Amino acid sequence: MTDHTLSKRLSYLLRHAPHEAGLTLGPGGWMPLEPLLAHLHVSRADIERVVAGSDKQRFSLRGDSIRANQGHSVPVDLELAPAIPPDLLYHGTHPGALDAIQCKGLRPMNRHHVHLSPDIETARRVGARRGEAVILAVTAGEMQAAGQVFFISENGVWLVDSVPAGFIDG
Ligand code: HQG
Repeated sequence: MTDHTLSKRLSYLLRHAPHEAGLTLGPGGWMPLEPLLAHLHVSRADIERVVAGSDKQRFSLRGDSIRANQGHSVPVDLELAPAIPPDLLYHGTHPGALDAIQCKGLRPMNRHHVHLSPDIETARRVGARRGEAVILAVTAGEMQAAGQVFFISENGVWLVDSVPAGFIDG
């Protein structure tokens, strides 16, 4: 299996389908490495190489466990500490979602949180996964001041339950 394929398999198992490996996520979203290696027929060295080479630092290794840093759809408490966001954060999306977003705000859809990027370039890459990218600025500082709790994942993605339309600048 190529590193790219292994990275995709890890994302899938750690975020969406640990049961397919006969496993469950422990506290913090951690999964024991040994049974995962057996399920994937890969070595610890293979996993270490993919974790170190992940362009977005998608995974963390700690001792004999691994987790995805964000992006889950299975129930998980990542045990992240609340953090104070910068005044502006960015969300990359696609033109087809704009009307709904302007009306209902940003929703987590199939994930646990809305994902926000600290810079426009990263948001553009996120949006471009679905074709033409549209970048929205979120007035995160105002949202936080209004009582909304923000978290930052280990790989620098800002996470929030939702973003009401009033905090989105087209
Ligand atoms: C859109 C990838 C209609 C939202 C990325 C997005 C990121 C709405 C899509 C991470 C909406 C959800 C997350 C509303 C939001 N109505 N559409 N009210 N609110 N949307 O994949 O942010 O490569 O769940 O704009 O790089 O695109 O997997 O979220 O287009 O970091 O590591 O609904 O996933 O990282 O799509 O991406 P997603 P996302 P990885």
